[in-house]
Amino acid sequence: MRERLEALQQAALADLQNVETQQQLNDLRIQYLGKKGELTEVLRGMAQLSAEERPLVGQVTNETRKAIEDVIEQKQALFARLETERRLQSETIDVTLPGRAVRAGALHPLNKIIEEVEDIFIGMGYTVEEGPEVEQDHYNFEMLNLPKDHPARDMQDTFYVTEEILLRTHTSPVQVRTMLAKKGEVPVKIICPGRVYRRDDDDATHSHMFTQIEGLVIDKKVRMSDLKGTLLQFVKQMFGEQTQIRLRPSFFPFTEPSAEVDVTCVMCKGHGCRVCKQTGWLEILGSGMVHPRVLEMAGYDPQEYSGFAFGMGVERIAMLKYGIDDIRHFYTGDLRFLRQFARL
Ligand code: 2NM
Repeated sequence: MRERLEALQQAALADLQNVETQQQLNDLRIQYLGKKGELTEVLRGMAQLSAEERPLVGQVTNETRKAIEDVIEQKQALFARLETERRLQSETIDVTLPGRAVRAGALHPLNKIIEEVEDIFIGMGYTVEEGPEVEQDHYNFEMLNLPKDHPARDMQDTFYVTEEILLRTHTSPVQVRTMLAKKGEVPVKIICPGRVYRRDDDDATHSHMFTQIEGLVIDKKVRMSDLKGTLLQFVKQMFGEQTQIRLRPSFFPFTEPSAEVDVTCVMCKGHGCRVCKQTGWLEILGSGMVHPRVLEMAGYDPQEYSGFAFGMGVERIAMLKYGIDDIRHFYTGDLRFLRQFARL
């Protein structure tokens, strides 16, 4: 018995010396110590032993088991250590590697201009209002003194969805909606930025969809000089302190009187150049005193209240400010174009 146990121990220890994998170690544990293992097999022989021999053989058996278990445990610890080392090696993070750059997006040049204009007018006490691009004929035309038979209301120039629904041709309907919502309350001091649509053949300076900002002020005793002072203040902040304005008589159905507003040429500062066709002036705004009929329809008594309004094309201002030669650059999404405004 004792010899068999010793032989078993020798064999087990020899086998354990050569294990290289966790799997082999598990197999050997089962082979020697498992329920159907070799040590159990040897123990079966205990039945034939005498009562005196049994405790002795039992003790040797325990020693054998202990010796094998100890070596298995050592191997187990070794494998655990090797595994930890392997993982430390393979999972090491090189904290000195440069990071992957995150490319920040940028505001579209049109939205930059809109934000600049908004900031200037917010500084003068205005709020910003927006409204639907798909609009009712009623708000886009009727309420702006453009009845169905009006010559300035050319069917050819408007995208109609139905007889009564269209794509707005200006942001004025937002101003009409705001006036109606205020139910005759003053002051009204708003600017309305947004996309507008006109049937036009696209070229370097025309687009069937473009961006407008319109402004509206209504209060008691609002005069033409308030319009002039407001626009002068605006262009000085927008284009520089030296900028001047010049008003020329014009016509809009929704204002009376109406005026085109010229600004000192941003390129040549008024000296005359190719951009201003040697005049020293650039036309960038339309404006006027709100027509009494428009005030009346929107719920403001024209005997008591007056107002001025103005409108500008955002693309035109961006093109002048950044020297862009083709309006289509704004809509094609070409990153080579857009990235140039990332840090401007
Ligand atoms: C312009 C030129 C002149 C204008 C008028 C109104 C309203 F709603 F008050 F009648 N909004 N915008 C207006 C006046 C717009 O854009 C060239």
